Amino acid sequence: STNSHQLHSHLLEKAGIINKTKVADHGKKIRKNWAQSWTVLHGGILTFHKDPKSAPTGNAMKASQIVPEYTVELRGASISWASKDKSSKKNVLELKTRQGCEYLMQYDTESIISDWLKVMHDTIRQLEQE
Ligand code: I3S
Repeated sequence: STNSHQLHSHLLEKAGIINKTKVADHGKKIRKNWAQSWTVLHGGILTFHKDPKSAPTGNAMKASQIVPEYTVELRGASISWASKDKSSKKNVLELKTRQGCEYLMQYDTESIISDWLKVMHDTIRQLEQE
């Protein structure tokens, strides 16, 4: 809406493809399921979309790329590099929400994932100042 656009017009926006897995749901550890995700930051909300590879080919595949899988409220969240024990993969970020949900975000190209760290860190700080 116009209202939410005005409220969030100062917040940063970003979108791209990364690898992600959820690792905890409201404080409960869950099994990893790494998958590629079209990932969108808008209005202080991060949305991970479903992996297009998990869908059939053709038009259904294109449509599935824009099906949201997880929406993450960044207000009160924290983002940092994940410690080595969290994953054997390189360039892994750990995102923890206020509600105790945890996600890992990863990409082999370090600059891609460093950009996500910066934009999410800056967004979380901006939300703290409201
Ligand atoms: O932290 P874990 O349990 O070692 O995570 C690995 C598993 O999820 C594994 O699948 P299985 O549930 O079939 O064991 C995945 O294939 C690995 O990718 C996970 O570890 P990494 O280090 O890639 O995050």
